[in-house]
Amino acid sequence: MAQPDLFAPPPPAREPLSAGALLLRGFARDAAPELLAGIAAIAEQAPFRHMVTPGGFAMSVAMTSCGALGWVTDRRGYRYAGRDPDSGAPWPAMPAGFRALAQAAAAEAGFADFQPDTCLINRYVPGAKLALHQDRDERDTGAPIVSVSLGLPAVFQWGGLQRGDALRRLALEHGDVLAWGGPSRLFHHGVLALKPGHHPATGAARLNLTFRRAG
Ligand code: MD3
Ligand code: FE
Repeated sequence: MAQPDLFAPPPPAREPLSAGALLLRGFARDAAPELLAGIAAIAEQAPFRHMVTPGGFAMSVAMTSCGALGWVTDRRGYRYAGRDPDSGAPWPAMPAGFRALAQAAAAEAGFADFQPDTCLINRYVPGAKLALHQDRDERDTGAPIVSVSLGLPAVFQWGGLQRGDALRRLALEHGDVLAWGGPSRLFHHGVLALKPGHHPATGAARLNLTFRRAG
């Protein structure tokens, strides 16, 4: 007799998306309060800001960074910088717990000894989005990228190496972690406009941490 479907299996905690890309559902859920406290402390030193693209548009996503380097954009272009251009000060240090989580996620995905030197912190409010792009400002694209989603869910969109490659969509929720390396490190990706809502951990916002080896 078939099992009654009262105990349908939970969605897999570990979902390969493509070669080198792994989704770890809920991997950061327990660490979320510590991560959010760390983000608040970082934002006191290096406040979230809407940077300007080389084309002259303010980004809808507000950003800050921690670690030896921070990602910046202005009319001159995209790059990594050792100092916060708004204050002239070095970026806040990357908290040990941030680094440990990123390393653990990378190891799960098969990337041993990931040594991130930057964590970009993206803050989305309803309507904020990130257009389809590649992450190619890092010196060595041999290292993976690890991203952590916190707060309101978002629809993440990803394709392939070519801009015109077919896109897939994925709902990213509080505590979800993605690792992208190897053949998928330079895949195009973006985030659709955030829908309004309330999350107990973040209120009306989504936060995303992106760990990279940039220098
Ligand atoms: C796939 N951030 O900051 S994280 C970014 O949710 C960025 O804030 C998004 O894209 C966010 O550059 C997406 C997931 C992600 C990050 C890096 C990738 C997916 C990736 C690099 C290569 C392929
Ligand atoms: Fe990106």
